[in-house]
Amino acid sequence: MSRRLRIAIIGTGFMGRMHAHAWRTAPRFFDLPVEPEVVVLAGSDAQRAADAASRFGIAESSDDWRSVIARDDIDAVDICTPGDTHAEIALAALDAGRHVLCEKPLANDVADADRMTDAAAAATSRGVVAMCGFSYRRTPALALARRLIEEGRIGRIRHVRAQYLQDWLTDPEAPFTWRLDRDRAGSGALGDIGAHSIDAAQWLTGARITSVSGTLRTFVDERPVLDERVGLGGRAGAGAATERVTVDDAAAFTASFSDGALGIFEATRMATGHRNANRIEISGDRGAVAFDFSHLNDLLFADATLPAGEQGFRRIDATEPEHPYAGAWWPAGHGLGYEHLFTHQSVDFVRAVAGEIEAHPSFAEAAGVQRILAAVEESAASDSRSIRVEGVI
Ligand code: 4PW
Repeated sequence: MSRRLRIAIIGTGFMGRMHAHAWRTAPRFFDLPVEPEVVVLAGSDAQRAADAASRFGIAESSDDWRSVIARDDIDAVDICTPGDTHAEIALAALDAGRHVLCEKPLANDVADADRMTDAAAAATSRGVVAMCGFSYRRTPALALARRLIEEGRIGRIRHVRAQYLQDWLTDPEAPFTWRLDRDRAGSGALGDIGAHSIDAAQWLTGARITSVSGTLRTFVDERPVLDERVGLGGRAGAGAATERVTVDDAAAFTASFSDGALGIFEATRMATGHRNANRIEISGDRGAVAFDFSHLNDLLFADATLPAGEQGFRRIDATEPEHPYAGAWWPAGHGLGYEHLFTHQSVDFVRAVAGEIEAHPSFAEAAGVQRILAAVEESAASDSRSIRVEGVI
């Protein structure tokens, strides 16, 4: 194997820049079997791609992802574009024998997710790695929760409570962006952030969601067109034209799990006061874990096997060297942030390419999330009827 993993990032937005940062940082903190190096950054706008490349120290930029994938000096393609382009780029990259890391949600619909999964399965048999970027799996505190659950520390799981709360659309004048366009994003809060909760719930519990009953709501169905990009949204110019919002602002659903657990999920970009509260709480018959990304270094753990007087949630600061990923960073108590999740994701991808670990979440797992998103939409369209999730893996 070549000692370098030569990467092309496709996409120059929030995620493209985050991944560029992560690839640079990963080998500086983790001992990796292969040195990742982003050799080219591609985006639809040549100037924007050139600017981002120069800012992140990437030698080349391009406005033509097809020619980038065709280059014979690219080992891996990192897809950071809106969902409507994932399938086309991933299929081309896998066909060309490139390893693929694809941002979440895997695609905009189940048909594309399945095509990507089939292509990934065929490519995997030729030694190619395909992984979907559900980055929150790489939060040390959440990975610690999974470890405790796997060790049986919370016992038999009965409840999953997941909320992903953002508030950047609270203002009705917050401008229209691609995330509000069904053709580009697939769905709204449901797929953009609810998908993280679904992935985390299944990954943490090891169980699958088998049926759902849900509701979707769009509170503001017309928004001014973006003038200046700021954070997730941006600012609209005075007298700006408007565009119709074609996705949900908020989603709520209940879920049954294959192990009998009951789930309740909420995803919204109108939870006033919550910038990015990705929360999940799992209750078992021996204990419980609770996580809130607003305090991402902390895991709350309740051990119901302790004497009654010592029970209740206690806070674990997941920055000790024995905690997942944490040992590569700073002394205990000197916490991590959002960008570290992506660095950990890069680390795991490189290790998967080197054959040290399996690539998770696989495209098949991510297509499973896609099926649940589709089932929630189907339920919402039929007055919250309970929908069985087909093809549960
Ligand atoms: O982690 C979240 C994403 O997956 C971010 O906060 C924004 O919402 C960007 O995309 C989604």
